Amino acid sequence: HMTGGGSVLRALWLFALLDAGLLLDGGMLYPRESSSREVKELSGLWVFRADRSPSRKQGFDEAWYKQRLEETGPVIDMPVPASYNDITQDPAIRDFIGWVWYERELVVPTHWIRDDTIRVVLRVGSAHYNSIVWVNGVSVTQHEGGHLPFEAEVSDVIRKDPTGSCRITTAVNNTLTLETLPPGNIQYMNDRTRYPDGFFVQSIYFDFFNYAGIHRPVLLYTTPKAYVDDITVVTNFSDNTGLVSYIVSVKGAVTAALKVTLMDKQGHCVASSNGPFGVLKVQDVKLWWPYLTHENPGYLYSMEVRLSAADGRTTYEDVYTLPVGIRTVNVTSTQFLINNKPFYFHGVNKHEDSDIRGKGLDWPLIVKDFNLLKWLGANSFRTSHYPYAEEILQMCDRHGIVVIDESPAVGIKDIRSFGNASLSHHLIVMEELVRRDKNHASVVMWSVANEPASEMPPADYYFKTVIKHTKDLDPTRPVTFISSSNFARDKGVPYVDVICINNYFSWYHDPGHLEVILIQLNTEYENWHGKYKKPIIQSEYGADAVPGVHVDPPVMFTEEYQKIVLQNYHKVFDQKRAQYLIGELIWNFADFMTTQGVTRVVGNKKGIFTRQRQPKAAAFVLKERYWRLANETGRLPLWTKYPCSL
Ligand code: GCB
Repeated sequence: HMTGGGSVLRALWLFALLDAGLLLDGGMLYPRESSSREVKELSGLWVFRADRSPSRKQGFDEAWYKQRLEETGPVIDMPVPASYNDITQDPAIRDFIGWVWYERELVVPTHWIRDDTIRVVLRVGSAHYNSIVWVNGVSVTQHEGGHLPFEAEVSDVIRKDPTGSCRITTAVNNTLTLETLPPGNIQYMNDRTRYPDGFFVQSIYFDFFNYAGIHRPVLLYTTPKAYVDDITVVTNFSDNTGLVSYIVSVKGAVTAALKVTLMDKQGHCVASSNGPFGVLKVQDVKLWWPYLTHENPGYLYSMEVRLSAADGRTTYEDVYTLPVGIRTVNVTSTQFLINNKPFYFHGVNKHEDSDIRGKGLDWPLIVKDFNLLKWLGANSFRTSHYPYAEEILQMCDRHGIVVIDESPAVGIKDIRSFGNASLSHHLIVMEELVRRDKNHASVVMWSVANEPASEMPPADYYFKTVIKHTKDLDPTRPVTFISSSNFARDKGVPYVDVICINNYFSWYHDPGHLEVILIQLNTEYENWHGKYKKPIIQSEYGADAVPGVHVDPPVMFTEEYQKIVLQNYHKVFDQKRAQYLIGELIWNFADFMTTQGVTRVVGNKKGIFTRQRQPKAAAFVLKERYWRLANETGRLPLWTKYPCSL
């Protein structure tokens, strides 16, 4: 526990660290409307054209961005946000690899053009994988990597046209290389006796469909010329006093006055401060608690940052309000502590995946999934295998769903993906991720990668570097990477704070032999904990079940088999959670699409819900267990409120 003075020092130290060795410049605050900021969402129908030329470069050769896309050739309607793959009846679009082009025209409000004290910013929530954006034919930004936002100031470009008409063209390429995250590799098949002219395939080393397109909202937003560029908060508490250390970075003004006000849910001011950094002290603090651990989980304060600045011409006022949950996270050799109380993860792994939309953000789906999580009694999930939409993390903050936030580094299997180019890109991605998600109370741990080939010699230096960089970026959260069962050889594990292991006993190993689970899982845990003395999360386990298929005694792919796999794992969990097991995350929340292959029946069927979010038999097993665990570990008399038969 810190005193107020101690925490000012700690905050300054943290922020000094945060600034050291940064590769990225500037913040990435979620765009929010305020008295000084406007947001114009561009969701809806866009114009679309896939570049089907053999080189995939026709669009660049003919400069499609210089004119309206429909003047370049045939175009189709395309919804944004959505993956483009499952929207049409054309298999060539579903399986397309290369550049696709999107376009949207709009007219911006006149005062955005006339008032040059306003900044206009174009922001893309995410586009997979590589994107180039033009406004009225002028290139404004380029970004590598899906799942994370990027933006560009476009004030000057749009002001060149006094009518305010604005044509946004975006080219997006889903090609993966050995140096992208996730990695992939294009292979050309040149045997003309077996493959048609120009035939190529993209190999990927991960188990989900490589959906592509503009996956999250695109928007235009404004700020004043002098504006709040970034905010970082770190929270703590001592007895009944909450401590919110903050730092605000300002752009567009040499000097600015800052007023920071923290408000409770009723809008009452509970603390305030002046200046770009400080510590807000909250008497009788309401801490942020996970779902099912407290009668009022997910409590959020609102931190209003108000900037005033002036130059020779005019004065500027900018207002940005950030939701803030006050909580701490700590790890011991056997426990995960939230607010100094042991927390047991009983949750799921998810995907951003659904019919028709693919990986496109969809509010009905998001809200349905949260209702299912709550029905299940899940208190947490891992964002397997890439960062999820900010809108989802905001829901987690509000509902108290705890998040392990994962980078898109899945399938690092080829030795060539451990080189310098891959490593530098990985460091940038970790910065983009931490920069975007650092202020979410729900995010309690960073996961830098999933099941890399960490037995390879370069993995030691590679993961040491990525994990150290992540800890430098954020010294307040534990860091992990997700291991497959490779305990003797796993090179990254010495550097992690929590050991996360995936395994599929009686599925990929000893298929059909449910009786091996107890002994194999027990051996696995004893090995890992014995060697590293760190807490363990079972970060994946499960079995495929094709819904509606029943055989008893159970055989693989039936609902019965999936149930027994889970129940056998649970027996071992119940022994080990008394010791050092700190969580269990089922693989997977719902069925999801994959590339076609002989082990996949229209996608991965390890969901406890179908892709349409209907429960399989295993969902009821898990629901009963999770509510029981909540009653045991959550320190709440829930059974009176939420009987298991709910
Ligand atoms: C894993 C992967 C996950 C797969 C899963 C499976 O270990 O992390 O992406 O989908 O196994 O079902 O094979």
